[in-house]
Amino acid sequence: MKIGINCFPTVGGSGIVATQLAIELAKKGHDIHLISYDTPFLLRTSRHPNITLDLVDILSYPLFRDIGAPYTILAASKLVNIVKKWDLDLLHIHYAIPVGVSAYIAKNITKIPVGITAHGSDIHTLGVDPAYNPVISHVFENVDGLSTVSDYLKGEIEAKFSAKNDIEVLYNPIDTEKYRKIDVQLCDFRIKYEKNFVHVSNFRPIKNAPFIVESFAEIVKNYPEVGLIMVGEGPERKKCEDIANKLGIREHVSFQGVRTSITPIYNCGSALLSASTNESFGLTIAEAMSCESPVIAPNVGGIPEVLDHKINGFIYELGNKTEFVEYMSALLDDENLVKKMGEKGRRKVIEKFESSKIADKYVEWYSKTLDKL
Ligand code: GMT
Repeated sequence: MKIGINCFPTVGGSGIVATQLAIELAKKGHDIHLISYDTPFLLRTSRHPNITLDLVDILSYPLFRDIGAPYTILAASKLVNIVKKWDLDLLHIHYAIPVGVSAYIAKNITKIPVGITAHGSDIHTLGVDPAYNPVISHVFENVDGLSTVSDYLKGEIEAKFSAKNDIEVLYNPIDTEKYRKIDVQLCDFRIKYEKNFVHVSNFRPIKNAPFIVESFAEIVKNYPEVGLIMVGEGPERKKCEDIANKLGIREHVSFQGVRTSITPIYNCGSALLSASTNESFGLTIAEAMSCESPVIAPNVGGIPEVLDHKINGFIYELGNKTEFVEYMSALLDDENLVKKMGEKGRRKVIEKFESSKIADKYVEWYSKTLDKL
């Protein structure tokens, strides 16, 4: 098939999912046109000959100074040009806002079939807002296929949008070759402590990262030889550093910034810690599980579809610091539990989220979407 896949180029989940899918589809012989406004994060380190990158030109103009370049139109025009030039079979848009709207326009102009995958904040944070909802609902009603990343997010779309299409649930694809158990000696940074917890996020308020530092401070009181490795960059990163300073645990917390390879870091952890106030799937949770790391995460959104309580990690009630700290202690106290939970986590990822299998499910969804026409 000749498929145009649009995504954000940034390190966030939807861009990673779209690019991982593009790579798997390319390996299976499909002709992929990846469309974005910059090189997607995963393509910065590897390419496949079946993937062509098409960049949207962001043309600015003095009149647009206060509103920014009208990206929805610029992306729509780019989609129209690409569809015509390469005679594509299908457009697949990752993240409904704003390129879902661009694809709807491109469909009206070229008649190209369009599928949209909704990922998270495009639904539960932005899409539900009346500032976006009427237009996104209209787009969902009028494109050819709609998919999302968990049963939880499917329920949110059904409850809060008008979408006449059946919604397909397709979990995040995980590259289990890349995310695997490795010798921690291969770690490319100095690990100060033998035992560590890991947090990976974009430090947006929804990730609730300060709660992790505050909870970790309780751990240091009883376990003075434990570290916290924080990966990523974003608005609340500095707040986390300030809290670590204030609570006197700064030397226990290492801020790694954005990393292209985080397998070594997942491998350094007794667990990956999440405190998200909402999470439609939790890509980093599945990546850590694939590396045989247990995960401790709150009972929100799609997390219980990924993580199984007391099997491959622990699920705590959002905001319950006592419970969170209790689970961290349980893993520090029992190396064997870390190992067992880690092994079960990887088994689940291979069975349910392995990227080649997920790509096959996307191809089935594409065929189903095209057959309906
Ligand atoms: O929605 C976001 O905050 C970012 C979004 C993205 O587009 O990067 O992440 C979402 O999509 C990921 C890939 O499907 C999911 O694994 C994340 O759970 C989801 N984030 C949230 O729901 C907060």
